[in-house]
Amino acid sequence: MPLPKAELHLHIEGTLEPELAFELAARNGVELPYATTDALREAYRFEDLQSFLNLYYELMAVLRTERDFEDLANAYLARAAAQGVRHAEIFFDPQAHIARGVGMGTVVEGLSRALDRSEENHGVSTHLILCFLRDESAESALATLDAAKPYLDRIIGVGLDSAEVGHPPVKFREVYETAAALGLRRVAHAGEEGPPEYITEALDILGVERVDHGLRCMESPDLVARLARDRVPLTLCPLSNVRLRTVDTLADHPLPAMLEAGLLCTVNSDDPAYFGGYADDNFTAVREALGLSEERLRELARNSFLASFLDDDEEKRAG
Ligand code: ES4
Ligand code: ZN
Repeated sequence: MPLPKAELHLHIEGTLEPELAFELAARNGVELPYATTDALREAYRFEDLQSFLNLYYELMAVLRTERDFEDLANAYLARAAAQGVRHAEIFFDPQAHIARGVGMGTVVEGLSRALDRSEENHGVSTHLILCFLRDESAESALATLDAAKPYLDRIIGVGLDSAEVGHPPVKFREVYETAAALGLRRVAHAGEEGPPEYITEALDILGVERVDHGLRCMESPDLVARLARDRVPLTLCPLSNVRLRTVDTLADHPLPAMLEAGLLCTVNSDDPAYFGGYADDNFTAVREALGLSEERLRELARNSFLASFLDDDEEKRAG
């Protein structure tokens, strides 16, 4: 039996499996530039974050209707439940859909159809986190936040994703101030490909409560000491790091050193359809490649609930 866990770093668009992509393409009359699911899978060899993002945005073309988003989320929730996930805080990228003429309402209402029945259907509680694309402008992010206003009862917080280098957190200072004033929780990707300074900026300027990835904190002993002292959760994604070549091999992953340093680490799947594994696949992979003890694995599972946006009572029920 997989350990009960919370998933805190999961892009719903990154759960689009090739089979569902082809099914939705047929349903919506969208042509994909791949003949078969195998041909598509062949394209899943990435050089870096950008080469992945190119395919990730390209495949989104098949997501058009509320039902598409509902089917996508239901497929993820079924897989997550089978891997021991009891609670999921799910990222979505509205700007990538709005740019294709698919509105905020279609995305949020579609996802909500699956999420609203998730506890009943899958035994998984959920939150939604709206992510801004950091390679788009701050003005576009502000307009997106504005478009989300009718749906804020369904959205717990905001995040920041897409191409990191050259798009430091400070670019989104005003966006995050506005989000905070609306009562939204704040997280951001930082230190995946970007330098440790981006992690510090995300904390000091954006006021994030959690850092997504945060891997490159290990280059700054002062930053590691701060993150450990303040118990700032990091949402690590080991299989993602290998596929995007942030680490050479899983055996080189700094997770054991990060735990030794007292960091509040969690293990997550990021874009599981693209990176070769869902939540428990990541747990199994680090156990096998890094020789983590059962005690450490239980700590990681416990951390996932501690680092979640569940309140204490909900946390106990879920974990
Ligand atoms: C992402 Cl792995 C990763 N990093 C940054 N942005 C993303 N969006 C989807 N997956
Ligand atoms: Zn991510």
